[in-house]
Amino acid sequence: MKNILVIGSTGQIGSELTMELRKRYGNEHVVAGYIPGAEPKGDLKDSGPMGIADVTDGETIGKIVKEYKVDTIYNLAALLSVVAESKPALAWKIGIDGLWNVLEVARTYGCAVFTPSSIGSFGVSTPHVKTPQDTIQRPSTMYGVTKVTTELLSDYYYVKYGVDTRSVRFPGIISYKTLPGGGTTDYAVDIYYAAVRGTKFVAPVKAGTYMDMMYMPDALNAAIQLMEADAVRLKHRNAFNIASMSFDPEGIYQAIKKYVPDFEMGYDIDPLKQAIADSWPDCMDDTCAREEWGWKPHYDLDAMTKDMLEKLRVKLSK
Ligand code: AKB
Repeated sequence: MKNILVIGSTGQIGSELTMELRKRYGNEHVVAGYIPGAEPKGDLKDSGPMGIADVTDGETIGKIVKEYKVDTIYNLAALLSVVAESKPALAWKIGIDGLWNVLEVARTYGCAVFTPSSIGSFGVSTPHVKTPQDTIQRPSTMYGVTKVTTELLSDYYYVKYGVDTRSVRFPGIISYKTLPGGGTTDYAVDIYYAAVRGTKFVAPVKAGTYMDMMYMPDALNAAIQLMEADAVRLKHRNAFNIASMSFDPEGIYQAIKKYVPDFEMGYDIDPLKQAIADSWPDCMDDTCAREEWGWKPHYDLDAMTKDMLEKLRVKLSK
């Protein structure tokens, strides 16, 4: 039986990943790690163990790993792309110094570690269409710099110390539960709130700006499925391209209009978000993930839109 620690359990992905892991492995086997000031609440708090797991203080992580005999760590501590540009030193401290602390604990106690990378690990010189698994990674953002370093450091710990590190390059993640904070792809979540609230949406990036996106259930499956994959089949580790849909603001707007015909959208371009989005792939090639561990998404843009609108209508009517 696995014993798991989720670091960053109250964040956008962490809050749903913790609950999904509890469903699959049993509540008492999944510890919700948090930093003071971001304590778990509601179901997350009530359904299983929790403890302070601050990546900037490796002792807090070692303590939980020892106490709960943790064998697998999902390390979701990071600043997203836009906020990392305004706080680059903090982005490095959490993303890289923090990862170092996590990997050292993993090396000491023999844990496997999942630390996500992102489409943000690519840059303008990367091929933007069908971005290959192994290609140029010269990002211009601090977020990207930390993500490429995450991939390299995670591979280093695997090769040098045998730590079982694995990772995916997440696209923009869309969910109706917890809001993202400070990312370039956040607009693809915000647009659904506007549609359900009946307000006009203002897109921060131009029509024609394509980025990979993914519905949360597929993102959770990807992380868990990769950590469960047979290591013998893995030719890559840090990090796999995964993809399910790619759209620009017009594409998601039209998908929503099918269900909300009077929905309106305009544009007010945010130069930072536009520059970041322009440096990222339009769509990644995820063949290696499909071949090496059976990755297969379930949601396309239409299926996600239908589900998002239904779930958000219920959520926002309460
Ligand atoms: C962001 O926009 O910063 C993230 C990402 C794509 O990694 N959602």
